[in-house]
Amino acid sequence: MDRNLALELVRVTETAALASARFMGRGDKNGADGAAVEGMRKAFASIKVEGEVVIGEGELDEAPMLYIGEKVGCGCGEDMEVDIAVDPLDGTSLIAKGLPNVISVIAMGKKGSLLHAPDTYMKKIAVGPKAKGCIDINASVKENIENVAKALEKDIADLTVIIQDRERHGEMIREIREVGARIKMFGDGDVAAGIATCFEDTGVDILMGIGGAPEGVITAAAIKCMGGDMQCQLYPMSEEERGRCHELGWSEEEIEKILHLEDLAKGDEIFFAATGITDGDLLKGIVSYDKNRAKTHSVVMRAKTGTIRFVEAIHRLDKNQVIEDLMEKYGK
Ligand code: VTB
Repeated sequence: MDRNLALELVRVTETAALASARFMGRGDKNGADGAAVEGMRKAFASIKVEGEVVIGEGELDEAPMLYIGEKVGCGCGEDMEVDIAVDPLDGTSLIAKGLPNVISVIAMGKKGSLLHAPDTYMKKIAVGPKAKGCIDINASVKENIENVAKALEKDIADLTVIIQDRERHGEMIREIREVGARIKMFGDGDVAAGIATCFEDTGVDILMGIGGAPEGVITAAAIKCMGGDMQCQLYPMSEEERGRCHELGWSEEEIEKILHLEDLAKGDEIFFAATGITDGDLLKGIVSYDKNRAKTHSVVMRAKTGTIRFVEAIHRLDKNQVIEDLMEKYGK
């Protein structure tokens, strides 16, 4: 895959962020999500790939844009056929309240490389490069924490597990405390939480818990780029969700199957990009819109080389037609 596609992807998440950050703290989850989706969809029009959305905003009848199966990109013929997994805005509840850690994310891989996960929940465990190969989603919380501590040459008391603040994690949180590890809780946005395990300066060592399956695949692409490790298992929480898995051709046996990193994001022709929408642990948000300028902060990665680039950009909101139209629609 053309290495420059990486920077093209940043344009897609930047545009989604520029459109949706306008909704920070305005109490309008759907408005913010809609702006991010439209920004991302419009930015795709200039990306020279033959893309198919495999993880997106839902089935065709549920989402007008970025729906599963939608063709995106302006590439044709010899241009690369790619899988696209997007979450234009991870953290809709957060942005409505003006809270930190809202990001726009995208993963792209050679056709057939990203798992077409059903829109259900997924059990996840993820770690950074130093603990690669030390996790087992079937093992107990205690065993996983002990094995990761050993791999990181850390005392358990110095190990931090990041977990989403949800009732469903009550038992897991009790077990983590019993083992003696520290806990960092987050309200929403487990893509950012998963990525944090691969950056040493975040102080986060393990992601554990149950979150969205679509977010799981996108996180796996990022972790693949950074040399970390992840295991997952679909975790439908209702008969309706289990039915959705079956509709997408998942047998009971496949639903139970442990999904390793290679099952979630296959090979090394994988890219990941994210742009901060509100300030976060990894990325700065769009702090201000000053007349016709706004600054974005993004990260972009590539599995083939393992290169991780942080991109700061100052945008002239009046010099880019797509952004100008979005500002016109969402900015005033
Ligand atoms: C999960 C998580 C997402 O929403 O999907 C969560 O993966 C939904 O969980 O990152 P609940 O149903 O318990 O709210 C996010 O946190 C944000 O979209």
